[in-house]
Amino acid sequence: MRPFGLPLILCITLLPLSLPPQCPAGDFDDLKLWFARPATIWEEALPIGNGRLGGMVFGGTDTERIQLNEDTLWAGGQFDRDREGAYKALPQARALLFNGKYKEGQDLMQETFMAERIAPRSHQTLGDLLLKFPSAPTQDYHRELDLNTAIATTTYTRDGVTYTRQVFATPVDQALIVHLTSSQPGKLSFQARLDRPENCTLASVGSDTLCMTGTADQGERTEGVTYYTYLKAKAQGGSVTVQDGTLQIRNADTVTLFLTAATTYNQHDPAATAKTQLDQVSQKEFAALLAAHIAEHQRLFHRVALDLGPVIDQPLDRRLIAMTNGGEDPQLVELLFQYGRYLLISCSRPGCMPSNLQGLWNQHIDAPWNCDYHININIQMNYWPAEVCNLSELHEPFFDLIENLRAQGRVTAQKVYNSRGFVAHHTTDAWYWTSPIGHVQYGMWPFGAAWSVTHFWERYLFTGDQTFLQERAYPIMKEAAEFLLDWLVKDPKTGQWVSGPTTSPENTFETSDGTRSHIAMGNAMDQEITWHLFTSCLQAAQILGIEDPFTEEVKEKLANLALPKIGSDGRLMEWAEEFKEPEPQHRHVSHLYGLHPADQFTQRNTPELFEAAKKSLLGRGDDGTGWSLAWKINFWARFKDGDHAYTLVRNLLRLVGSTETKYTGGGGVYPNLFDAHPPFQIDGNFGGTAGIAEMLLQSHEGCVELLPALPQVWKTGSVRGLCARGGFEVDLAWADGVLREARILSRNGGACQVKSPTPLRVFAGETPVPTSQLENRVIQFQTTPGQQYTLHP
Ligand code: FUC
Repeated sequence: MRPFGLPLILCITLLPLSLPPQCPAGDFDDLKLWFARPATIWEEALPIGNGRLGGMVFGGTDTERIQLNEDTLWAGGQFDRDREGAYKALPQARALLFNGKYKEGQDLMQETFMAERIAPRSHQTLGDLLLKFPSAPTQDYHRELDLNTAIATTTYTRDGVTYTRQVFATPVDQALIVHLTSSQPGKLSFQARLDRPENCTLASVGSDTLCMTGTADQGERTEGVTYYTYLKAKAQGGSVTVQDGTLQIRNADTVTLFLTAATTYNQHDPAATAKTQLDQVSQKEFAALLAAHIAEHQRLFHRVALDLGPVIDQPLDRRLIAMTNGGEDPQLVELLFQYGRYLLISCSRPGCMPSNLQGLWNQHIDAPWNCDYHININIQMNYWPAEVCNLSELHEPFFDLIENLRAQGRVTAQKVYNSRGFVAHHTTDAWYWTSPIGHVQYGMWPFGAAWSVTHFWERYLFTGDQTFLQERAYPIMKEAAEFLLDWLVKDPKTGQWVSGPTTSPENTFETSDGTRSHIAMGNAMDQEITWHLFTSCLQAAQILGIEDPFTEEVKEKLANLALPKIGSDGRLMEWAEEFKEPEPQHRHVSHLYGLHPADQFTQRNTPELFEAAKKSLLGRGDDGTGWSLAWKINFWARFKDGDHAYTLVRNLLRLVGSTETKYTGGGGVYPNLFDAHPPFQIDGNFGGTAGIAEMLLQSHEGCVELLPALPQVWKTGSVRGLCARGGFEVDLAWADGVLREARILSRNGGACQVKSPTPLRVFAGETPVPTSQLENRVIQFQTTPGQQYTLHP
């Protein structure tokens, strides 16, 4: 190919720098989390999952523990805690807050709006699959999770025999499978049993199957779901018997264990469902099960490849220690990035429950924060990578959750607020309740639905799916916006529309008399979510050709909506007043919502707010809990500051709890690369993946921006398959920090605008494509659906 306008001689010198026809990113073989010893704590075990059934594999040699999960295994049940008529106190509470009487306003809201917390109501562990082997010293131990195949493998040698154990959860056959082999025939002898910390009854079925059943009752609450778990052993050679609730395997050559489970949450007859699944899966050949599992995983996983450098051949814990102590390991960042994609594939397949606070992997009966669906940052962050990382269909369980909140959210809007639309607060769970509960500091925040529905809009922006926009996105966005239309109130001092009384999640401020308080009027985040939802609704309405009283009302209120303010020190203010901040480094950075995930603050459109937001973030610092660090990667990427974003990537990769590093903080990762909040919370994994993507590609400013925040340390690399708004799929390769080639696949056709640090020429195959130069280093060219374009500096 000869870039037009260049003399042949120059083309020849350029040619060696251009890349082979397929973008080089794509070495999936090095994506392994491996260790030279078994896990001793849960945070060292390796996660597998098929979206619904999950396991944490410890890889023990005397005892193997696979801690089990099923995504519908929830305690609690339906309830309604709406405080009917609470809205009658609103005018008084607002008047108090507008007049600076924060304590009085807060007390009144606590008394009138907030319902008692709901407990216990946790997502629960399904228990453990335990394998007991004869105890003897082992050699050549190795255990790994291969992200490329979604299989956890343990191997070791004992008495001259090599043993191999492969564990995976297949979405194709809805089962968790353990396959055991040995290098010599007849050497596999072990016991297998099921256990659970509470509420389990064990029974045997025939001579090779166990059944464990029980309910997820918790405390006094007896309305938890009932579960059924089946385990069957199939051996080649040797024997399988059942004795005292344990499967006894003796002198086998090869053994396959099949585990299935179902609950009353979504199954009419879960025992029959799980048993049928067991019967079906156990009739299949292992090789066929394995091949189908790998093919299904790779269908999703292979869509995106990232190459940041060669792998360091060390166990993961050693690599994490080295990096925490200041070393560089770019491939570890690649691993973290792909781990986020792997985890989403493993815990959020269409038709399953959405990723909870721990994805799917929860060893508790009473988990931290109930392992629920927090909708004041956490679950949204779980789904940040879905579109950009080419896993759009994995967004579905989150959409289902929000659609399932709608009915109860309407009731809460009506009863508690006397409002139209639907509302949800800071959290919910599998029972889809929407009431404001607990303390105002976290609970008085009716923005859970409003934020969540913007994900529907994002899905449209990335995919251009008009049917989705018309049938699912717009109706739910509209209904969440209707609540806000009724919720906004005019600030008597400015005449502008403001939200309140609310918390700025879950921060505290101090009033002039030294009192600490939590709720106020016109908090920045509320104003920004309102702006985001209203502008998105209007854009959607325009695309759909809708103009009606709703769009009129949105336009009117948007035109006079209070914007976040800039303080006397130049920082973007979190509250409408310059309060003293008892926790200046608070983990939530709510007032920067307009920078990310929304697109309200950009250098181009709102330079003052953009700069003020940067000052605020500098004040917030580079530390925090896991998800807070992950959010900050995304913020610095949006500030186009790759090196600062990379500082946060490094901070997120700090190994927590190791005596071999000097790091004593809590935010970072555990040895199995699970995000440390602490304790484990998966949001930081997903936010980290999204942040790394955001450093390489952005598309929130109306154009596809290539390498917007490339840090100096990632000198040479490539990425394939990231998605951009507008329906584009992008491959990039760079060397010495400079873009060398980009490929853009246009899924839907239409104009493509591209911003890059270097001027670009565009080709469709060998044919040059005419481009027009727009301002701000943006070029535009017309695309045809299905055509890939090559862009060269
Ligand atoms: C948010 C955070 C907490 C925690 C909880 C599950 O509200 O403020 O730190 O992550 O959710």
